[in-house]
Amino acid sequence: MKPRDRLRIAMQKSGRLTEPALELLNRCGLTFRQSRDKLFCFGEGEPVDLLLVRDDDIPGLIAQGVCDLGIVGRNVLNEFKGTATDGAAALTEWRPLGFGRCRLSIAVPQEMNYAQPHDLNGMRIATSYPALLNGWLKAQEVDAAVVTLAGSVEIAPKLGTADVICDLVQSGGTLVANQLRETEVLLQSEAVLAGPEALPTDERGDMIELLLKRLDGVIQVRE
Ligand code: PRT
Ligand code: ZN
Repeated sequence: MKPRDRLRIAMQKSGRLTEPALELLNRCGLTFRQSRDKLFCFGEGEPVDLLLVRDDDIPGLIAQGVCDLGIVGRNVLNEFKGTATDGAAALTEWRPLGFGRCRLSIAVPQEMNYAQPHDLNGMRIATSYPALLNGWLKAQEVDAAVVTLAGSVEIAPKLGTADVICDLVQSGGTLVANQLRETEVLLQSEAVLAGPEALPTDERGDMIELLLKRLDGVIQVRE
């Protein structure tokens, strides 16, 4: 790949993380000129540009070297790391960013008896996070079938496509609305700055170090 002299950060194009991520970058002194197609935002002052994509694509773009850094939920980053594709393991969390907080949890129908993970033996569990769920099931020595769904996981028990679910929870309102009850937390998540474990050895590495310093300043002021 052609070496780049500008830093490229991937972030969510349109979703829960978009506004807080942009605000954080602005606070770090980075401003962007929105391009017409809105996929690419050119950095105005510093040599730092943005790529606006679906959050699910962010870890892959970093692993492929298309982007140097990304702002993404820990849930998405760790799911990608759990898939063992090329370069997936070499991604790391450079900083937790303090927004987009949620948890990945097991939730069961309200009327179901649940006391411990072993109660899930033989069940079908719907999720959009099969790697994280499979890892947890293995650690708990539970033998359950994982049903991977792209969305609307919370209605799977009602539809009969699964017995229980493993999904993101924030307020818990979605679970209550679907007569589900949270029983286990697999992962506490928030938005993180993700990147390769080894920083580039050219000017981009220096820029990343500068950005991390500024981020630390901004995060400290917030706390
Ligand atoms: O289009 P794109 O693929 O980029 O967007 P997306 O729809 O996949 O993502 P988006 O914008 O919904 O979420 C982006 C990230 O925000 C997630 O990967 C999480 O890291 C984080 N986040 C924080 C959440 C939530 N809170 C959240 N509550 N992501 C999803 N939810 C959903 C959850 O899936 C469930 O359906 O909200 C519902 C639960 O919310 P409560 O408040 O009812 O419990
Ligand atoms: Zn997504």
